[in-house]
Amino acid sequence: MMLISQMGYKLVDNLLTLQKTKIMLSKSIEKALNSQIKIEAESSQIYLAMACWAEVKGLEGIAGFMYKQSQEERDHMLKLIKFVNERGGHAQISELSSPHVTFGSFKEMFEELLSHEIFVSNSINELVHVTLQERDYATHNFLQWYVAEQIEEEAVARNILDKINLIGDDKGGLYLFDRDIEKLNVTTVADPTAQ
Ligand code: OFO
Repeated sequence: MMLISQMGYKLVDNLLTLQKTKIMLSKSIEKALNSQIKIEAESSQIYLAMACWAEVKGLEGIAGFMYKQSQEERDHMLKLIKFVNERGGHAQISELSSPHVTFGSFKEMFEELLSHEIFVSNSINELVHVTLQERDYATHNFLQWYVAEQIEEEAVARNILDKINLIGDDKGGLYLFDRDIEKLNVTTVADPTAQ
């Protein structure tokens, strides 16, 4: 006959198993989130390489902006890692592809930045689509922050490119842009704090 204490343990065990099966990520969502972790890590490296190139070219404002972006991308990666691990998955830390380390011009560098952000937005959208297909509303909800973040980052990249196009080959204009880039403030309708 089962003792009362044994019954208690069994009940707790069953509850834990039930809770785990309810919150666990499916294998396909876990795999998709792990791919996104790699993309965020690569984004951080891409911005770090851009920061270094700008720094050795003497444009400290642009370098500072890129170092900050690199750190933000690392934070995006960490946020995903924590989420995967907390939901019963296992975040994978994988090998990264090498970023470009030199650029033909600042315009080329910012063009690359914009096309990379568009690539990341498409990847997030695909991920959101998978969560809906699998009816994983918790992950779907979690990813909304990334959707809004991408809208903002694409807007910043477009804004910078517009300014760089206006400057053209004018060295004085680039000097002033470098001085002011840290103050660049782009608000989008997706930003919940925007008026
Ligand atoms: Fe991770 O926000 Fe852009 O790439």
